[in-house]
Amino acid sequence: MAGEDIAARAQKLRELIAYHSWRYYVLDDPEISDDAYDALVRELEQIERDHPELVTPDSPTQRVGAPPSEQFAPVRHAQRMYSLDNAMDESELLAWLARVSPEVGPDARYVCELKIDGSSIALTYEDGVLVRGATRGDGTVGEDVTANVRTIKTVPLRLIGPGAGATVEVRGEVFMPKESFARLNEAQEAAGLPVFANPRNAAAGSVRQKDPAVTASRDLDTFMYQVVDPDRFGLRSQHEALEWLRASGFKVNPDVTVCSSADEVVAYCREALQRRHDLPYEIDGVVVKVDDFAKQAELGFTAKAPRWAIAYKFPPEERTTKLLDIRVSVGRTGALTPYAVFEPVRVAGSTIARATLHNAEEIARKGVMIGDTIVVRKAGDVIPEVVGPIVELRDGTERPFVMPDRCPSCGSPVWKPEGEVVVRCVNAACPAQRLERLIHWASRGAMDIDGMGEEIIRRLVDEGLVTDVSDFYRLTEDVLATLSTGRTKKDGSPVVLGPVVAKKLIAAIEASKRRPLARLLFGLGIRHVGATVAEALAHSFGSLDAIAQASEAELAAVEGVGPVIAASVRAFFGNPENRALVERLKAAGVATCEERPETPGEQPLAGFTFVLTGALSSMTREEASEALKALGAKVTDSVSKKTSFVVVGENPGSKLDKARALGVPIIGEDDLVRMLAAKEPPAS
Ligand code: 3BD
Repeated sequence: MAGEDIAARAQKLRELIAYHSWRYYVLDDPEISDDAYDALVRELEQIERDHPELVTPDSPTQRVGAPPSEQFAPVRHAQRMYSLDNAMDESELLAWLARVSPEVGPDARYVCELKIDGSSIALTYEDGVLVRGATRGDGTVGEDVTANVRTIKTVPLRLIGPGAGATVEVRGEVFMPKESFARLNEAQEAAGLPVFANPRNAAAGSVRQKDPAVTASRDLDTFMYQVVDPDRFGLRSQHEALEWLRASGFKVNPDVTVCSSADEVVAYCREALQRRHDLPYEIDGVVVKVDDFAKQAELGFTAKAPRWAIAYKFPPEERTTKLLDIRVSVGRTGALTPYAVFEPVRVAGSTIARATLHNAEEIARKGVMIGDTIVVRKAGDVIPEVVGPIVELRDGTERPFVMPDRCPSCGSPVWKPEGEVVVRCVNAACPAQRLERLIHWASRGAMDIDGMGEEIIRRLVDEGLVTDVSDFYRLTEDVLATLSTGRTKKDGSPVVLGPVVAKKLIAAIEASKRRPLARLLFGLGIRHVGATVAEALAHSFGSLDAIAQASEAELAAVEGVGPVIAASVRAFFGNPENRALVERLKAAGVATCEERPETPGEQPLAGFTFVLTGALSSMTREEASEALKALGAKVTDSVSKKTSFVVVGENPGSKLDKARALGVPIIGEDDLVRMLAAKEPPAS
């Protein structure tokens, strides 16, 4: 390609990638397959490698680029970021509505927005290109977090639609979805790192990371809600501003509603309170804003906050209860974790009676003592958490917690590595660790042995039937059928699992032999190897043997695998006992290579690549694609020499021309239907 052509192609690719990334992340409605998207990114990356002069700051390849920074530069906000006045209950909300409604008149409109419990952010675009991201700070001066903000997938690097080419500042909230928060904390805990108290802290902490690569690894998302100087774009109301943001490529919360009376506002708030636990992210209230900008201007500001907006805060979902005990559990990595046992209370939709206290330092920081009356809540709406003691209610009978210096399970002395907060039992034969490793192996995220729960595993261990994970594969129906459940009948005879449960369990154990490599790797419970790392390793190496033989350097070369993880994986496979375990698993028939079909023998189209073009009459292209994939075929979006067949429907596109040009076999819908029915490839 000539220089200009390459530059034009790079430009085209940037636009395509930005467009499809927006479809995927912002709209949650992708138009092309992940493979097709990856192919575009790879093509652009190749061009940029060959022609570094063609790299532009808004290139989608440049989200993570900046090296770690020592400090964030202060940014003075061109316009002050105001606070919000709070309405702590419905009566305060009604009082506010009564105060502003005479000023805004009978045709008043209010915009109700969910109040996202995240961290405020200001994004500045020059000529349509993102040039700065800043935190709120004290509202006047924030911090320059541009390099970090760029890594958030829903932040457009270049504006589209009405915002294309605009120089503008927009504001909104960065947040971390509840599930991502829970996963992040699990990973932090497993790695012996401090956990975040709630999704808001996790979001704020992630935005203020020194290394943008760390921010990129956190699942952050955004909802934008403000255009600074909106009149420059002809915007006359908040709902128009939100529409403008949406059309310019930003993610805007879909639950925004325009209300035309106080009753509607109150109804919206009540409904939001009802639904808060069903949302995938935390909200702590509703922000009500006068819609009309001219009326906002009339109402003006107090010293701190606009008079035209109010934050209706949900009542706190905190409860008090009695801390009965602090006990210590031993995890599969040997970590000793203290946890609170309290009188059961109902919080945020369910009853809780336990909460992890993470480590001794956390207990000291919270200042809780056994016997205290404590405040509990659910962090991120899901994870039970002890907020702290009510010191005034102490009567002198409370006693402090002391971290044991011996493992509560096996009694061996515990060990606390220099600089870490986690205390560990390092006895590999520790029964508590062994049990946890077995439970982890059978769990849903790992080998997913349906029905093999904690209780049954405990019984199997007690009976000496299972000591390591390979023993699951030596169990027989007979042995399981007669396994005692630990309960007894009225006549004193033991209740056993029975033949029906035993048969199901054996089938589930069999099925687990064919899990993808990533799950097996995760299931082994190697320190620092969570589901994501396991996925990356499985993808790069393709087999357990290849991973076991890889050097630390080879392991660390995998994206997302640092030196600590690499060393941990090496150490695991360097241990002869672990290698012997892997051999036992293989001998038992557990698959240890990537890309094994989950249902072998049913993949007659494996190795064939199809491209679909034009409309089909008996099914949608989507359905055809699914059916082909179910038979093992690959379905891609573009025709190449490697394409096995192009399926042509009504009004085919340029793909047909390309197929002809490349001599790729062309088949019609009839052939496709016949092939799907017969479950065999067409004779070409
Ligand atoms: C949200 C101000 C105004 C533009 C001032 C009306 C106080 C945090 O979802 N609108 C929202 C949300 C926050 C907002 C405004 N609309 N201000 C809004 C907000 N949908 N969370 N906030 N903020 C943002 C704040 N943050 C930290 C410390 C003190 N105040």
